[in-house]
Amino acid sequence: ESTRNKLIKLLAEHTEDYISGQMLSEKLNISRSAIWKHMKELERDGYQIEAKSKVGYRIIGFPERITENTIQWGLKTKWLGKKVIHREVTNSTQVVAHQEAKENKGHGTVVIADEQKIGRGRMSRAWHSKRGSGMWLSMILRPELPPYLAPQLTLLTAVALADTISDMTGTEPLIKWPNDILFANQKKCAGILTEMQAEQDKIQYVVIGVGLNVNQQLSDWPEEIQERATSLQIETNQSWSIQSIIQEFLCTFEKTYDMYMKKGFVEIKKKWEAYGFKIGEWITIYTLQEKKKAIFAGIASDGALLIRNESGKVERLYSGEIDWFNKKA
Ligand code: BTX
Repeated sequence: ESTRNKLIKLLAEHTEDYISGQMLSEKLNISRSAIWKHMKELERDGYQIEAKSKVGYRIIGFPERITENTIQWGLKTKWLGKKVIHREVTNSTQVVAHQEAKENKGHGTVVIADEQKIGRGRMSRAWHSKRGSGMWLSMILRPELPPYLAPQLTLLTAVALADTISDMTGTEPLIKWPNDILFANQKKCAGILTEMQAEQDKIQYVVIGVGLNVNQQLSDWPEEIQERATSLQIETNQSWSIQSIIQEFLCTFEKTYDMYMKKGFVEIKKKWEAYGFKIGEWITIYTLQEKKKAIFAGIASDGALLIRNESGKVERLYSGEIDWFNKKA
């Protein structure tokens, strides 16, 4: 670990009191003037440091800018995000995460970007990821699960994300099956992309990508997205610290994941259904053969959609286009 990182950690552990130059120089095994130089550098990077002569140093402000260090301070997780890879700009955090998973295993490693040039959605759609305006991250996980259970990971991510949004902002997010977060106004503020490497009966690793719009204004998006997108700022009329949202999300995700690993899908299913968009309501389903109406009854343990038709029969739906917004009605 670099001297700079050690210094930052020492300062972060002493935010209430001053830590003397003498003590720092002993702990880090560098001269007092080297300490002073490091402090100047930290200030240039946006840390606010108070130096009181004959007493010592104290950190009074952390940069809003995201770095590996600023994410890790105050991150109250046990295993998630112990390694953070931060990029100011990258094509897609998914790509970086896949590479990391292949090279270093990396269960719990989190890749974060300020901006993505080619952010990806599902089915080679694009995900708009403007610099500094949202949470764009990918998590590497190595769950001991058979591949057919991977959809549950997407559903649990949606629950963790909805919990984070509602706890932090007091808004009431909804989850649109299987993986969008939207609000009652039907505008989408987040998406989840799960990509898996698997053998026959075993997941090697998954990369779960999460994109959450935080501080965008409508004009930040191209017109075709403006109609369907929203951000936490638009919904609440205030801006939010992306750093705090990331930390909160990682913490909530870890709790949810650990609970799932211990107790299985039952609790996740309950929570998911409580957030479910259009749950208990009539939806229209288009398959290749027909158009039918049914009640969206819930989700199955394999991630399928449960629908109840007019005669009360419950079916599982894995694909088929759903007219969630009654546009075609
Ligand atoms: P999706 O395929 O469900 O959604 C993509 C669609 O949503 C697009 O076709 C577009 O219409 C719309 N859209 C694009 N950008 C936005 C946006 N910022 N807000 C609202 N709507 C939008 C959802 O895919 C999965 C997205 C995962 C994104 C994360 S970000 C970190 C990680 N890295 C990466 O490349 N992808 C994931």
